Amino acid sequence: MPTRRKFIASSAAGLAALAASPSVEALSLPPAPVAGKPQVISTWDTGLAANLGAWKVLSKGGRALDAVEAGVMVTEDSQNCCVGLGGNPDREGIVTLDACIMDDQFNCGSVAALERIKHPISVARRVMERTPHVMLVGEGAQQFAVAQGFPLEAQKLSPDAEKAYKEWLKTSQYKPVVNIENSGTRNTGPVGGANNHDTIAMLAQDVQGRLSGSCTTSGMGFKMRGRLGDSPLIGSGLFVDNAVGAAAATGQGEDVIRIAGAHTVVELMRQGMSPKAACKAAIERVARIKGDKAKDIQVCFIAISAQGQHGAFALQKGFSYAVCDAQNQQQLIQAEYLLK
Ligand code: SD4
Repeated sequence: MPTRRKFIASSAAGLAALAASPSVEALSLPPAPVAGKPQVISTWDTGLAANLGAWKVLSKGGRALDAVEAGVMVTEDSQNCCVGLGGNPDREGIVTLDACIMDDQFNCGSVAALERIKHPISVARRVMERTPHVMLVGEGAQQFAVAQGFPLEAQKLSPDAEKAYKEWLKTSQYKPVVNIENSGTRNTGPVGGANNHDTIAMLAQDVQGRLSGSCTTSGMGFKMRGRLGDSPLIGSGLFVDNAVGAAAATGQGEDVIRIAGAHTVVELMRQGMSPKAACKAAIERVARIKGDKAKDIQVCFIAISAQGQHGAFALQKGFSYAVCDAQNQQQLIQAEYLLK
């Protein structure tokens, strides 16, 4: 028995009807994934090193899911950037980590407010593969991680984070201010301040055309205890639909959540937009909602289509994303942005 979609697409009368009135059904016909062109993209300049970690897997014909885990682990390992246990703490001085992962089959896993575990992305993957759930938070997530054999690290700030926290304590100001992107140096300003983007989001496509994504963060520096952003939320920080494409976000999590950002980008691609056009349309939606306040935040999206195109768009100047594929090797691309 043919499905309605198959029937419309294969009957002459159906094709004529489609031409007369394009329906949502018609728009959602998935394009065929293109095999043989592995690639990985990720947010900010820390993405360059992370992409190499992913490329080691992809270049050997490995699975996109393994690549996006291995890739962001490089960043989680680094004490010099704001992702992972080296990241900035919350306003009580405790580092809490969020991460999520999604494969080409709608399998997904997530952890949030996880303390003292070095690789939250791998715990998120275990949630996906070894529990019937999608998300574990806080103490429960930590208990699960320990039960899975992840070592409990010391409760200790990295020297850079300690310095930044002490600096922040001088004013303890809790007020979003305009973003001045400056990745590579640590934010010592208030929430939303310079280089407060403490996240890496990564999307990969493997040689078999399978898409996967990952996202890991220490969240906003000096956040309220218990605050979660978009990064651990499937559909906000990350979404993958292998028939259409994958998208991920970085920036002010609250405003990504408001529009279910990554899912929105994928749905816009489903309607026929290119990855860049879809990211731009989602950013325009954020800007419309925020009105005059849009200038006080940064939001950025990256995306890959099932056909292997990639793109990105940001609200403000300064967002870069790293691309790695066999043709272009490694490159860092400055994304276009809305507020000029
Ligand atoms: C959050 N989206 O917690 C994250 C912050 C971020 O680079 O992207 N930092 O809201």
